[in-house]
Amino acid sequence: MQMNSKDNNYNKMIDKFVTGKILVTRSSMPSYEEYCEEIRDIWDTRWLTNMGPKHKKLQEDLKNYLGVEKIDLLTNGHMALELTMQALGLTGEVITTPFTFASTTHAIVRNGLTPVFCDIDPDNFTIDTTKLEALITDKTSAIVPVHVYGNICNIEEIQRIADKHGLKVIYDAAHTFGETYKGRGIGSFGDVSCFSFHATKVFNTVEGGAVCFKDQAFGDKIYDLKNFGIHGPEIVESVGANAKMNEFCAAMGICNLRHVDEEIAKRKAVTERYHERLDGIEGVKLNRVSDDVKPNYAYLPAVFDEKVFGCGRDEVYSVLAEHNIFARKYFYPLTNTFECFAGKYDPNETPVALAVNKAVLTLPLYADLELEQVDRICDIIISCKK
Ligand code: T4K
Repeated sequence: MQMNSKDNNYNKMIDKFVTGKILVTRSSMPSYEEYCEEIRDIWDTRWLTNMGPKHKKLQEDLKNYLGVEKIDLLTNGHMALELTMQALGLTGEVITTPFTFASTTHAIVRNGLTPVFCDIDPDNFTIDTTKLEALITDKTSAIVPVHVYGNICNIEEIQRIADKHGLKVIYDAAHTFGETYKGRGIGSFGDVSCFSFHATKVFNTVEGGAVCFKDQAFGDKIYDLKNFGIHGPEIVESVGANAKMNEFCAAMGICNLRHVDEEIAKRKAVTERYHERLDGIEGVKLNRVSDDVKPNYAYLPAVFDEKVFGCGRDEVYSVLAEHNIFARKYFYPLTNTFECFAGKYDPNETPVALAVNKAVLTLPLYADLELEQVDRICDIIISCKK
């Protein structure tokens, strides 16, 4: 078959992104045929967005799968966080951690709120509840803890502190799709939990997100914020934005949900192989999820103790990259060191986060990563030990 120049450019682009490389993750997708079958009726109905039948079905399916009382779908995880803070009418200061993706801090700042950074627990990287209460002032309105990498925060203690001080709790649950804590859906804790269904997540709708909540008054506000406050063709009750999930994204979600348990089982096998190969290597510590949690194997962070391993995180990263293996330094840099916040926050106030973010490397992990590839990655890591 002859290739035209357009194909050639496309192939070059594909090459740039993926060929021969092992990236930190790889999107899960249904078969091409399954997706085509799912979107067939979109051509019949011409209903592309604005809470159509796919949106409704996915919302219902997810409510059951996640074990939550109420849920609303949105364009992405970031808008879930940002609109949640707006809908709750937060004011003043919001306590969170800097060891997270840009989104968590940006959602706070974009609501005109002041982020107050709490340090993290050195073992599971979530908010250190022993340092939390000291940061509460009369301006604090909420706590935004992050279940980072799928590690669950100290839910009971956070709720105790929030109740004592009358604060809202919004979980950034972007990494915890399908997880349970003590048998309960993770999205059922706090006032609101925000999920991301981005292409890189355990479950994806290409781009997408959701808010899980119990209070219907909050749900009504979110709905207004995601759909311009429109209540009918001639009724606009409030000033809202546009953050609706469209029907093609919802269709991807419907398909991916059919296979998500299988995908998680494959991720488990990959994670276990990493543990088999790297546990016991001095100076490398792989993430471990607590026994109370049904994990989703979203990420596999490894912390390198340079003094013991003889080689630091950055060097391991570079050696892997020389072999076309692209791990990621999630979450480096800390959000309180971002250029856009220059001079505003002092990262020395979160010393554990500061140390961890220089030592942690998120290893490639996805459902169809082959065990032989895991072995190769581990061989290279082990070869770095001095
Ligand atoms: N809160 C937390 C704690 C989060 O981690 C996130 C998102 C959010 C909130 C906000 O949720 P969203 O608004 O995004 O729904 C990626 C994701 O874009 C981001 O969703 C995610 N966190 C973050 C941890 O990771 P990058 O900058 O690392 O993406 P990128 O493009 O470098 O992709 C990483 C790897 O994923 C690539 O090397 C290959 C693979 N990939 C990527 C894309 C875009 C695919 O296989 N398919 C794809 O389509 O942020």
